Amino acid sequence: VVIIDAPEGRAVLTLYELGGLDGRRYSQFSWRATLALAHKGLTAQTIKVRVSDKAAIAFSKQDKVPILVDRETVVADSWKIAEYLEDDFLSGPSLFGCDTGRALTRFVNAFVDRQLIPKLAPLIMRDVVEIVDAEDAAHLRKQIEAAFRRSLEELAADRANEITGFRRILDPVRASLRAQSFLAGVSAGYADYILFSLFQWARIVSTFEPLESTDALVGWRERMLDLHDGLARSEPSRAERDGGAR
Ligand SMILES: N[C@@H](CCC(=O)N[C@@H](CS)C(=O)NCC(=O)O)C(=O)O
Repeated sequence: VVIIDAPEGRAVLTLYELGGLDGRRYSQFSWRATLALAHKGLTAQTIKVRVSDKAAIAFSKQDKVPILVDRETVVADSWKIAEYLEDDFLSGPSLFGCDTGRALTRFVNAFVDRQLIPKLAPLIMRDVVEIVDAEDAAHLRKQIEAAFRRSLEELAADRANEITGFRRILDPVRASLRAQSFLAGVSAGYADYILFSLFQWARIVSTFEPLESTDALVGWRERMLDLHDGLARSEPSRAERDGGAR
């Protein structure tokens, strides 16, 4: 548990997220919440739970992280956490910009969750089971193999070719980033955190590179890694942990 300082006049916020081997912060949905907190200028103590340990988060009456606890209020689901931070912490910069921005960001959330994650996640789940303990590895393997009806090894076998489908779906993002630095415009917003969480997860769990080096998204990803004093970059990549370069 890492305790950072308490925001002025408020009780300490607590964020429950996944912890892998050596405390790796590998939950992509939790990165959305972590970056949203930083965007709002808020700090939270984080509690890392194992993905197979449902007893640890039973208090939230559901079985997934992130979970934000603000005194008596328990908020589960990254989108609901973003809305909670936006609506209850009026002092910080906006995550959505306005009501129209919030509505459009909801589209980005669905786009990333329903189009992009299913294209990338199966290709690198084989690597994820190496960075969690044995019980968590068994839990994740069972879950993904049931969902995709193939073994993690089969899912990863042809990933060098299958990644092209993922890259193709990103084309509208590329077009948008030709005109502006971030999905949200001149500065990053929650839409950027949603998409970035997928790349952050990938760099933490795997050395497999989802983007071509010439992709315009590479520059955007670097800008995202730099935000909030390099908050996302401060979590070591899989390549850094393994002692190689990426
Ligand atoms: N819609 C949820 C999804 C959260 C989610 O899938 N979290 C994963 C970790 S990144 C989880 O807790 N999985 C546990 C499990 O499926 O057993 C959100 O946006 O927060």
